[in-house]
Amino acid sequence: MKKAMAVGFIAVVMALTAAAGGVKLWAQSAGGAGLPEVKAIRTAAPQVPPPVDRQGAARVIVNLEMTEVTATLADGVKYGVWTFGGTVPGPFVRVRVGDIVQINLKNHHGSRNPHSIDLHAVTGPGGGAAVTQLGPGQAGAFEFKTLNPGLFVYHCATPSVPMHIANGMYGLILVEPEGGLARVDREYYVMQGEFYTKGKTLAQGMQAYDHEKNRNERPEYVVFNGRMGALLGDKTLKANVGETVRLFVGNGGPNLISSFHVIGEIFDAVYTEGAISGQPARNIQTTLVPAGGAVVVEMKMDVPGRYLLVDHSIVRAMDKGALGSIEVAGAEQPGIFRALKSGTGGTGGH
Ligand SMILES: [Cu+2]
Repeated sequence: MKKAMAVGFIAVVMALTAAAGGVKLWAQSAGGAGLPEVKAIRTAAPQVPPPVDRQGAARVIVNLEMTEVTATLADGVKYGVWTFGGTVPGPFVRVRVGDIVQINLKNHHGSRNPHSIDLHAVTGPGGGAAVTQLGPGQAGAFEFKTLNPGLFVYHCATPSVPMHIANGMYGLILVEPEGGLARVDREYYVMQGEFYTKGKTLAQGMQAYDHEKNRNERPEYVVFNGRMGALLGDKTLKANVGETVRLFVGNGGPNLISSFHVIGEIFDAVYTEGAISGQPARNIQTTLVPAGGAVVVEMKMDVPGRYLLVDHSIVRAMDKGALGSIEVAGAEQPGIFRALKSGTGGTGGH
């Protein structure tokens, strides 16, 4: 271990240890005695749990196991990912403002590394990471009160944090405002993340992690939902003409800011940085999703066809994997779009 890395590691551990001193007070203030208890409905991307639909607060139990498994980054490319719940990104968790959320976290006995969780929805030390540094086979738990509505990232916060995040340890938790969100026809979960492999993009076989590329912020893969093509072909997102689609878009990073865009659509509403309780921005072409941040976008699908989801830092979409699609079915709408004379010289449309 290089000296700079060792010093950094000690600083992080000291910070976490210092933060843990304040935990008792925080646990007492979480309270919530007498609340009805519910088990969180968790979904793997691109699915989103149904609206909370609850008048009052509840104690929501979230059971999460952290595992280290082999996954597919692209056709013929394998990689050892580290996960919440066995998938990259981890499960989508949906709760309501005022809830007490109990996180029961377990690190699978087959893991080789300690892991933890920092939820950006938490008001408390390390977002939970101060009390959840768990070795292989260990379990821990904490609870927190959701004080702020919004769409929040969660991630592992065990040193080397950039490595743990780059290996896939991130996901989204939605804290609905009182009264919930307006109903839409379809909701999907899309989360961007980078992978730093020793081999170049699409080099075949089992790939090792490259820390130097991570340090230099030069990923070989920038993908939606854990792998190239996770939202393409038979895994495309779907909608019908006239429907409104809401995308919960997160960015695990660990390093890059996403310029999220849907080719051929304009976002009718953008809840910038996941600020769902405020007024959305209207009529947006491309929106930024910070590393460790999220955004909610809504669009009415007016015209049938194929719409591509991209990070408009476009080489990431075309060469590195940040490409998905929504197939919109229904009758042509020549009043909005129609071809007058089609070209045949390319494969077209970005
Ligand atoms: Cu971890």
